[in-house]
Amino acid sequence: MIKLKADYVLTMNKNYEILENAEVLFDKKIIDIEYNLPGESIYLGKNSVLMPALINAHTHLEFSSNKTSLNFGDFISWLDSVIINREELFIKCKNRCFKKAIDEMKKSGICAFGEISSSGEDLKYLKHSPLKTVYFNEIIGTNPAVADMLYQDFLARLNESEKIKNEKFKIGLSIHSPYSVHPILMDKAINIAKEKNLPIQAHFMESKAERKWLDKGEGEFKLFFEKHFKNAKPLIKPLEFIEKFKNTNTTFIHCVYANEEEFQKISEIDANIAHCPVSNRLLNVGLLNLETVKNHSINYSVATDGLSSNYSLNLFKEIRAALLMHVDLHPKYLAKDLLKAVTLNAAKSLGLNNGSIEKGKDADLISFKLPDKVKNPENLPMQIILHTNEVEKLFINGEEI
Ligand code: MCF
Ligand code: FE
Repeated sequence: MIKLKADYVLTMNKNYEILENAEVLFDKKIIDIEYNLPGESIYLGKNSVLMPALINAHTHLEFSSNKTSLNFGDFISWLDSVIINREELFIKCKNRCFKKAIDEMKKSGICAFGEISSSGEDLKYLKHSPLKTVYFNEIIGTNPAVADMLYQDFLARLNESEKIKNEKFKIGLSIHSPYSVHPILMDKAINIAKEKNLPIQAHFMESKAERKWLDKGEGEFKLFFEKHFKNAKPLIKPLEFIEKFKNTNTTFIHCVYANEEEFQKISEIDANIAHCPVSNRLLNVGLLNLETVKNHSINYSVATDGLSSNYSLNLFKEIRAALLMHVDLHPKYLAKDLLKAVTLNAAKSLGLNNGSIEKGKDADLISFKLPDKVKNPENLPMQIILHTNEVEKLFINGEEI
């Protein structure tokens, strides 16, 4: 059993309670939060903060070898560059590359991540990850002639990942997007998710090109499909796509170009959204309307996406960027919301029992120090986001990592 004492304890509970000079007692789970609990405590130091560890709900670590290979600045030309460079990037990403990616997340206080895997090649590296992993096996492909082969390959990867399932390694599945997966494959995969109770992730309405393609069968995606696949018809309407995920725990990634009806539907089926602001900026697709997401009471997380569309997997950097990008939102309240997005909200999205300091939750915690005293505690969330890049301590299931 460990007892930590910090100047500021951010609980991330329902009332967003911030306790000063409080103590947290835990073993694998949180046992108690109090002032002056009996017994010796470890004091984390002057201006210390203790809070739930961060959760990066959406990454693509298999692309971690990318530094300067992929085309940033335009979505379709990025996608072209992914198709050209994918194999080479995967070959380049071996043990050291995965370790580096995980180390960066660990240093920035991330205890868990949602990983999209299209190849299955990353499994042998990720099964030794010190961080909690939710491993989303991706299905992708629109050509009905090879649908069966794609499905068998997906099943084989799913099966391999299930073999190493444990307390820290959970399985999910990913349907890449409404433009890139044949509806027959979507249905088959979603049925498996329902049977096995697996969380799902799907990229949705990331670019203007996707909007135009799915609505009208026109635009840049038409040229893209003609060039790569000789398949020039959208296969599903966006609302129909969302509807398919009813009665599952699904997270839609991006949603920059989702419309009112689609947000309404996402809210109705109690799905989540993952917001990746840096990725969206670098691929030049625009900015998610967070106000609309909040007005529909949709649970949203903030995530980095992969190094395929980011320069860092550090979540503190990601939420600092978000704080500066959403110029229409009040920074004080946005800061509060962003910390919740990378803890409690992300935990819901991944189906994990962490993300807040409350009795019975997994003891996944971080501590770090601010440069000075925060005179007005109301400012604490914003000061944390402005001044934190790395943490001093990271506990996962009560164990210091
Ligand atoms: O989220 C970003 C941008 N949107 C879509 N896909 C990806 C992202 N980062 C990596 N990807 C992967 C995706 O999982 O790139 C491939 C898929 O395997 C794109 S389709 C050739
Ligand atoms: Fe992604």
